Amino acid sequence: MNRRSLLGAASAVALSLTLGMGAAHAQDNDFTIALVPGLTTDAFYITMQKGAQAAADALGVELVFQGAPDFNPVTQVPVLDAVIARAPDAILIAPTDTVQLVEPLRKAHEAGIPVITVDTFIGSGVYQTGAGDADFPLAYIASDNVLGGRMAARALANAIGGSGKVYVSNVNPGISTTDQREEGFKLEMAENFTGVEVLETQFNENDANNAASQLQAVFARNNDLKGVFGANLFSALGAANGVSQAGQTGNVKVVAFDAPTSIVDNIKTGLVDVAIAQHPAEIGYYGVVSAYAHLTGQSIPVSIGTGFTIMDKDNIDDPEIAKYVYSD
Ligand code: T6T
Repeated sequence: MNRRSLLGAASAVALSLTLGMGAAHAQDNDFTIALVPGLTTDAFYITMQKGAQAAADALGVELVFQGAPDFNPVTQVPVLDAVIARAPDAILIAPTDTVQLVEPLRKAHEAGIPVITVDTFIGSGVYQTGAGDADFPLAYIASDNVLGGRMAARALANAIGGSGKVYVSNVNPGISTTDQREEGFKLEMAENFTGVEVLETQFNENDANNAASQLQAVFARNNDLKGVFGANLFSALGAANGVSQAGQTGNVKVVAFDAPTSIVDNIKTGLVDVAIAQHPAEIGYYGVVSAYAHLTGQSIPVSIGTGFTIMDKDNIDDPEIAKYVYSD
């Protein structure tokens, strides 16, 4: 046999082994994993879905993405009930309320469906300790949101020169992620930036239009307002629009949590000073990998923390930074 036919024979064996393994793998591990996002039309969760799909493709499992059109337990619970009725092998979910999703998720747990929470948590977010009534999820995979809030405070304090009035534009109380961002923001200001006065938080119900009107109302009451922290994508976009509508671009500094494509323009025009991008694709990827590991008999970490990328006008054109802008 000459060298070329030897190589050909070797690659044919390798190919048949690969195909054979693939077929056995598909038969043995024919899993369906459901991902229930906070809402379906948010670039954060769309990016999470892409990461989850990449892991599902790599592992040969089916991913079902099913969610509600808004971030609200009233609309998320019926979607969750429908998902449980389909009896997937595992559920990954971003619960929209720390309390209101406990009993609906317990139904999945009691039906023998493993639950992993991604992005947000139920109860205290500390699972598998035997304490409390909401520690049944197997794992929590997310950003460190207290740290993210602290990072936002540092960025905003620096942008306003260390003193002056700011406030937090937030979604609703009872959401683990945005509650923790506000907590971290206030802790950091109180501990390290005592010249900054944090005004009362404005809750916008995840509606950017509300966030924009609230910015203008706060500015009308405080014409020395120096800055705003938008604690999630819609809060930040709305607050930034409010600053622009009030004709205060550059005077009222904006620090945004999350990084949809529109944030890039807002950074370039100077409307937004800093955006703190989460890594939602990582959250989705490790969510599916964790569910798969559990379903195939491996033990899994009870908590996985994913990273952040800080974006500003000096680095936003760098492809290594821009790759963390969310997909829409
Ligand atoms: O900030 C993300 C997510 O982390 C949060 O839990 C809800 O809002 C977003 O989806 C952005 O809209």
